[in-house]
Amino acid sequence: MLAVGLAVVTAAPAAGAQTQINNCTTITQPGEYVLTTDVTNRTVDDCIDIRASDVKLDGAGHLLDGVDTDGTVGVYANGTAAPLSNVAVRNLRVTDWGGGVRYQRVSDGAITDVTAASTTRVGVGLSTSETTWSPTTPSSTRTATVSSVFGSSGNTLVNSTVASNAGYGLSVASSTNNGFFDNAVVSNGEVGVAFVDLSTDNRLGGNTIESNGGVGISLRSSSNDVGGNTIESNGGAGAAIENAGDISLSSNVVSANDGEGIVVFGGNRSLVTNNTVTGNGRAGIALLAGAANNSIVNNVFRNDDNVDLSKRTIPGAVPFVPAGGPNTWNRSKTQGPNRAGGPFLGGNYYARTNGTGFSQTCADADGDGLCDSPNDFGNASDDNTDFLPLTGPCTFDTPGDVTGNGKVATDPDCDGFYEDANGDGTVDAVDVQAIFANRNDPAVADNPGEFDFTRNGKFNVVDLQKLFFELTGETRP
Ligand SMILES: [Ca+2]
Ligand SMILES: [Ca+2]
Ligand SMILES: [Ca+2]
Ligand SMILES: [Ca+2]
Repeated sequence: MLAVGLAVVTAAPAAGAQTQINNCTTITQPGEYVLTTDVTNRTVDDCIDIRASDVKLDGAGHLLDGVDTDGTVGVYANGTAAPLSNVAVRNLRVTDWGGGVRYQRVSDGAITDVTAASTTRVGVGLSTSETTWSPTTPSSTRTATVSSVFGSSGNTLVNSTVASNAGYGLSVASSTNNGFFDNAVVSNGEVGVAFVDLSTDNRLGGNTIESNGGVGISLRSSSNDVGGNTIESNGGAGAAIENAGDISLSSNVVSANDGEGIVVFGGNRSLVTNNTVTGNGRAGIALLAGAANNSIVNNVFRNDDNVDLSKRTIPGAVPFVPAGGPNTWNRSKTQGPNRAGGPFLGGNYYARTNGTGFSQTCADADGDGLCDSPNDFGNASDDNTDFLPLTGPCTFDTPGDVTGNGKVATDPDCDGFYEDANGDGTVDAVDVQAIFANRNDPAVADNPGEFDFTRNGKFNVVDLQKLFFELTGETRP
């Protein structure tokens, strides 16, 4: 293969000194390295090929750029010959490789402030071995080949951007105990983030996983922790747990994905808690293929269809997918607040933007914010029944304190539109006046969708007129 521009760094640097590099290179000695210039249109296989432990590579904000050749890698921490540890890459932009950054059989490493973009396959990959994913193979039939029992473990990917790669954004294969925090995984061609091949005990937190072509997060390995992420506008489901168990999926915002918000396909003992799941193209959550003994508690669902327990067909797959088994949908009544903002913990909130969701229409005679009747999802079975559905006003996506009175605006019917602008628990003309008076303040101006009472995608005085006329019972002039 081509080796244009390849330099080999062989001398050990003086302790504490940084070795300057200005081209693709192979690093074979521990030490600190700094890139001193942009490196563009390189045709080597592995541009910065790290073959030593205890290496710090500082990109100094520079670019490492290839020519979109499959099989090439921008930064390759390559432990295939002997496992590596403590390899850190920071402050670097990596574009136009087959894979952007690959850690293979590396432990206790870090990738920080790195942008991996526009690769032909995977933006950032952690694995034991090169995967055999092909962009033309349907994701459901993909396998990754593992040639070693040694995974990549104890690594962190922090504050980095994995964007516009043709294949997966972030791929984690046969790798354990890694952490992925505060990254942006956006606009990749296929799955945003994938955990596959016995990748366990990883943590994915505080990331934005948005506008990827396929599933936002594909969890095909058990015992991973996914919390506090924003998972939006992906081409498939937001998060898919596929034949895996003991997953914690908590405190995520899962919205506007083309598929389901959350799919649990087979597997058991996962905890789906404290998530906000809104505006997804298919069900908020689907339990399929015998998925059983999972707990789905204290989530807010606001989708046209919130819960899918059906058997159904999937194009190109098995003739039909059997429904899920028994699952838990509530805990006992406990002091809250709950995810919707109400006073007690129980089950989940089931809303629809047209106001017909179970939680929006149920009776709550004692006013404790829990429905007086269970939600059995229409299947007349206790196998999947929420015995304590949440109800009452919502504040989970509140635009904040509109009037400066210290109270956030509330959404009495939880349809996503905040009529109770001053948060006093009632909707009246004072709220209409408050929205108008504060229309240029950030709480209103930055959240026009929450006040779009006409639901036409615009916020203007007509919205306030509509709310006012609804309150007064007058018909519009
Ligand atoms: Ca009640
Ligand atoms: Ca409302
Ligand atoms: Ca009010
Ligand atoms: Ca409007």
